[in-house]
Amino acid sequence: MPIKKIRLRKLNMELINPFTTSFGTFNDKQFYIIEAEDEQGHVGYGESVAFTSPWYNEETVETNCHIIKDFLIPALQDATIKHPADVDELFKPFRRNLMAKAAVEGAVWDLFAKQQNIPLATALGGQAKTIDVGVSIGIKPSIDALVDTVRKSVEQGYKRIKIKIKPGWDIAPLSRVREEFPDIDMMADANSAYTLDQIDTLKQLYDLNLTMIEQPLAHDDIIDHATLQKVIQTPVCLDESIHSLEDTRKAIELGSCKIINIKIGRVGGLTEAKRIHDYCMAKDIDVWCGGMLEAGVGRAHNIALTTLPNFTLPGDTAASSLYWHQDIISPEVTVQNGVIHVPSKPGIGFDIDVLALEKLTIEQEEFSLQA
Ligand code: OSB
Ligand code: MG
Repeated sequence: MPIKKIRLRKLNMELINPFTTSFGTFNDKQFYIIEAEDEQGHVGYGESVAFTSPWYNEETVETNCHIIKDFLIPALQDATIKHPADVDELFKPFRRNLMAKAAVEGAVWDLFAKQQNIPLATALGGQAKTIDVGVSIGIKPSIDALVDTVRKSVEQGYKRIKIKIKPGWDIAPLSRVREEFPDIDMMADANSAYTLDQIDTLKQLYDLNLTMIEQPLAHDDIIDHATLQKVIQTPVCLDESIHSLEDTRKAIELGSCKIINIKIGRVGGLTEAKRIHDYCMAKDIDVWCGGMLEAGVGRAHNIALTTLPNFTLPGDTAASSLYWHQDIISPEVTVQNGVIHVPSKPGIGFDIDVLALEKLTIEQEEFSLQA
């Protein structure tokens, strides 16, 4: 699958509402869009999910730029790519930098599907025509503000409500939400804010009937999570700790979690994401697709991945309009009754809103891959 050139665009997009997690607040997002173009004029799009600060993991927008320009594109210039999985293999000598790799590999997956004239979901082996989605609600200034946001999300039909927690913002806000909404599918995400010293707080979550607690302990831990899962009845879901199929195997063998959140960027791309999905399916471990406050291209990739059969739990890929004044795809992602209809057009299935893309681009650079 010959690739003629790669274009890197840096974008800046303002979030409609600030989003607060246990590690910090996001007001806007800078990220790279990768375009992979062939001789026929097909263009595949990828989006890097790293943030400007290394809070969630070690990568940043700037490290993405360095790794993509100085290592990943030169590797592509020297290689012959027959299938997107070859890109995954080609990038293996470079340690980590999984979000940088995923952005480039994602553009090649979209290009591949467009060359084959099939939806990306189909190229990945996905069959679902609709996917169920939930929403992730950040830490709010007051419990009343949280309850208001949950109410709006429930009215909009989201299938599952995820609430960000941290020490001091956990049992009280969650209990209030549970009182107001006794029957909703509710879970909490701690983004690594606790240690085993706070096991008593984590045990109390059981009474709140949570579907799961996401990444309560350290970002690089699977041992303490196994200790925790032995003594709490709430299922533990791992996010930050899982970077690969190997991490997944070890976490499942140790009993560190009962559920895995798969994020394409965190695991280095769609090829590895699918491997993790397949392994979890064989082991009877449910998975769902996490979010990283993506713009439309990243959102479209998440939707395609979620069509695989073991994505049995609602993901975080909510409607574009919850995040952005204007998204970079057309139509933008919409959610009806907690469901997204998977697009049937080739590749990511959404057109790029070229005017929006140009308007939001703050830097761009082009690299040719063939003489
Ligand atoms: O842990 O899933 C997370 C946002 C930024 C960084 C990490 C996470 C999140 C979310 C929001 O929970 C997911 C989304 O709505 O895109
Ligand atoms: Mg998370």
